[in-house]
Amino acid sequence: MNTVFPVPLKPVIQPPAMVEETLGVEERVTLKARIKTLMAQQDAVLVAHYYTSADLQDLAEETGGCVSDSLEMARFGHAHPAQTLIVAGVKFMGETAKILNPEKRVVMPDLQADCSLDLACPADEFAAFCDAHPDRLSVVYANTSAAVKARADWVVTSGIAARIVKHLHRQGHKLLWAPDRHLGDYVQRISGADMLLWQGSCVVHEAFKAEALKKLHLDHPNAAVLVHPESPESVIALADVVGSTTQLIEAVRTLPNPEFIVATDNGIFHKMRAVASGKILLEAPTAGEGATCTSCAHCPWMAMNGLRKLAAVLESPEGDKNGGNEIHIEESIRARARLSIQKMLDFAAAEKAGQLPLGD
Ligand code: CIZ
Repeated sequence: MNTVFPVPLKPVIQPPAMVEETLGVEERVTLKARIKTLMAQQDAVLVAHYYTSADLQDLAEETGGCVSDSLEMARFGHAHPAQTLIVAGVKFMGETAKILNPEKRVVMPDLQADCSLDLACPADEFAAFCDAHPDRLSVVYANTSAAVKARADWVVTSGIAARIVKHLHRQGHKLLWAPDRHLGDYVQRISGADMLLWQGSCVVHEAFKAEALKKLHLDHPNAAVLVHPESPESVIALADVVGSTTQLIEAVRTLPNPEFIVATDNGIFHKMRAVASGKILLEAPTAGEGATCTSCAHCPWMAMNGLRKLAAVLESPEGDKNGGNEIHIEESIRARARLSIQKMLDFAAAEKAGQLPLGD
C-alpha cells in the first residue's frame, strides 16, 4: 500500500503558555456552590472532557452531568433534557454539541480553548485537498472545525476510527484523512486502507519520546504501557494497549498490572485514579534525548477551562456577545456538519445493535 503525502508536514502549532487555575479550599467551595445555583436557574448541564481539571470533572459528576470523551460528550448532551449545555473542553467539542443541538444554548468557560489539530487544518486548505482527490471519501477526526466537518464525508473519534475506516475499506473506498498524521498512519496500518494523510499533529502527543519510554519501562517492568494513537509510531510500537481515552481508562480498570505508563494528556489521571485507586500511574516521558516538550503531557488549551471562568460565563447576561461565551455556527455549515457526524453516530448505534455485517 502506497501512502502518498500530498500536503506538506504542518509545523506543530505553537501552543499558548500553560496557565492552570489554582484555587484555595474556600474559593473552590464558594465557586462550586455559586455555579450549582446558576446551573439550576439556567437549566444547565455540564459535560467535561477527561483532559479538563479535576475540579471541573468533579463538578460535572456532582451535578448530574458527564465526564467522558468527545463522542460520549456529544451523545450525552444530545440526550439530556437541559436547555443549556456547558462544554468544558476545547472548541471543537462545543461546536459538536451545537451541531447536534441547534435549539440549545451551548456555552464554554473559554472560547479561546482551541486544539492544535483543528488549527493545523484550515477549512479552505482542506477543501482544496478534497477537490484535488474527488475519487476519495474524506474522513476527518473529531478534532476539526465545524467548517471542515461540513466538507467531510465522515467524522470519527479515536475510539471508532479504525472500525469505520475498515468498514469503508471493505466497501472498496479510497480515503482522504485529516488532520492527525499519527492517528491516520496508525489506522491505515491496522486497516490496510488506501489513505492520503493530512500532516497535522497534537502538541501533547507529538512530544512523547520512545527512547525515554523504553528506559522508564525497564525501571518498571510490571507496568503496562498505554498509548493514545495520536502519538508517534515509535511510541505506539512500545504499547501494550493502544486506544482512545475511554479505552485507556478501561485498560487501567481491567488489566491486572499494578502499574501503568500512560502516554496521553495527564488530565486523564483523575478518572483513572477513580476507577482503579490502588494502581500506580506514571506519565510517559516527554523529556529525554531530543526532547521538545512544550506542553509536557498536558494541553494548554484544555487548561484554559476552570471554575472561575465558568462562574463568570454563567453570570454574564445570556446573549452577551463578549461575556456569554456562547457557540454560534452558521446554519448551512451546521446542517452539513451534522450529516457527517450523524454517520458516525448511526454506525456506532448499528454496531451496538449488531446490525453491521460480520467483521465490520
Ligand atoms: O475524542 C476525544 O475525546 C479525544 C480528543 C480523544 C479520545 O481518545 O477520546
